[in-house]
Amino acid sequence: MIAPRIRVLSLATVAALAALGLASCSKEEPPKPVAAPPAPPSMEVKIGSVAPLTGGIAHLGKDNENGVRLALEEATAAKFKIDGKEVKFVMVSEDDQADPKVGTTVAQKLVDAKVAGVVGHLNSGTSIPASAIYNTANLPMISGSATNPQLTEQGFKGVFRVVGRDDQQGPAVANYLASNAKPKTVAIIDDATAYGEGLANEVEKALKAAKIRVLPREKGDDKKSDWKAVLTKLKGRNPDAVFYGGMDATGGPLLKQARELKLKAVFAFGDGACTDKMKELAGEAADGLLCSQAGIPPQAASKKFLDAYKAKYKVDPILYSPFTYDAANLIIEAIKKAGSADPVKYLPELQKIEFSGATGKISFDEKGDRKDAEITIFSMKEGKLAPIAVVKGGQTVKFEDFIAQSATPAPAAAPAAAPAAEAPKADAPKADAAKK
Ligand code: ABU
Repeated sequence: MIAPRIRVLSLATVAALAALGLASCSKEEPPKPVAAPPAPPSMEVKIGSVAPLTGGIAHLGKDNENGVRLALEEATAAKFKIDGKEVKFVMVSEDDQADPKVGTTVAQKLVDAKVAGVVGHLNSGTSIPASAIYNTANLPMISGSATNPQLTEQGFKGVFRVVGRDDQQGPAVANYLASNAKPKTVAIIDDATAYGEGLANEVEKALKAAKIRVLPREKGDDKKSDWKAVLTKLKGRNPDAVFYGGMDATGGPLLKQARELKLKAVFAFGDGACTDKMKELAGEAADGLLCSQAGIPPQAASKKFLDAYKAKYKVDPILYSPFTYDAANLIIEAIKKAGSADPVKYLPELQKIEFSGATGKISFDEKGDRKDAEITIFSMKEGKLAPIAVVKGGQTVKFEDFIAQSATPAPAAAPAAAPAAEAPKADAPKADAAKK
């Protein structure tokens, strides 16, 4: 009968000892939290984005900024490394108010903030003076929208654009107007900016070359909302067509007031006023507008870009965000290739880059202009811009044909593509873009 007692005592002893042990353990050595693994080493690379974020064309500036932000966030999520450190891209955004003076002030701010590259500016009038500041600081800039030729005619090695130039856009829209509307007399108005006046000059040259009479130039400015005096004067001269060099914020009221004054002329605008915003600004008067953009239409950008943009911002791109997205990705790609975010080290990579972006294949000529840039011609139907034709390398093709050609798979015997890691592959342009 000894054995059960021993067992009882043993169990009691074990229980007491265990209680003591636990008590002493919990007093002297609290359970340690599991240590988080150390964060991988990282480095921050700042990229400037600059556009008008306030004022009449803030909607276009924010669209441009959205493209840059999306590219930087995607690149950060991809966690690529330089010298073993994960690169975190940070956007430093500045508002240049579409004002050349403010443009140079914020350009210097971006230089002082030590950004590694700049996407911007939106306007030619800000891009041109700001480019001198970036050039002095050896800081590459890529505009996703500035079209005045002078930007890339200054001999600055780090200045690029990913859209066409106004000496391509002007003849394209003028020739389309001449051969389709067949005007005998055209009036030209501009907003006295580097862009508006420069594009109007290119249109005038092309119209005169086509033996079309051009009335003496009418001027406004980039804040003008009352065009009645100019339009009343034009009504007396009865032009068959009117071309306006300026942005949508001023072009919308111009068109609306022209129809209120019963001007029957065909209206044609350049890219700054070739947006769906025209419906909101001009209402029914926008129907029949002919206009051009200095690239492919936003809805023809890659599906990957369009889906990501819509998912993030809950709206569709307005005009040049696919191009600022590409501009940011070009800087990122050049940094990757150089293995350095030092502008002096990655600039040579940018100069010779061959990149498949959301807007198609991109490479630069020796001036920094996009090789083989497209110009698209649109007409406004029931409040929506419909792409009609694409002008590329002097050839005009119907928009549907351009989309069909772009979507054609490469022949089997085509040279091998660069490795995916080296050259991100763009989706084919959206096949349904032609239907819009
Ligand atoms: N290209 C249209 C608007 C931007 C610019 O001033 O060039």
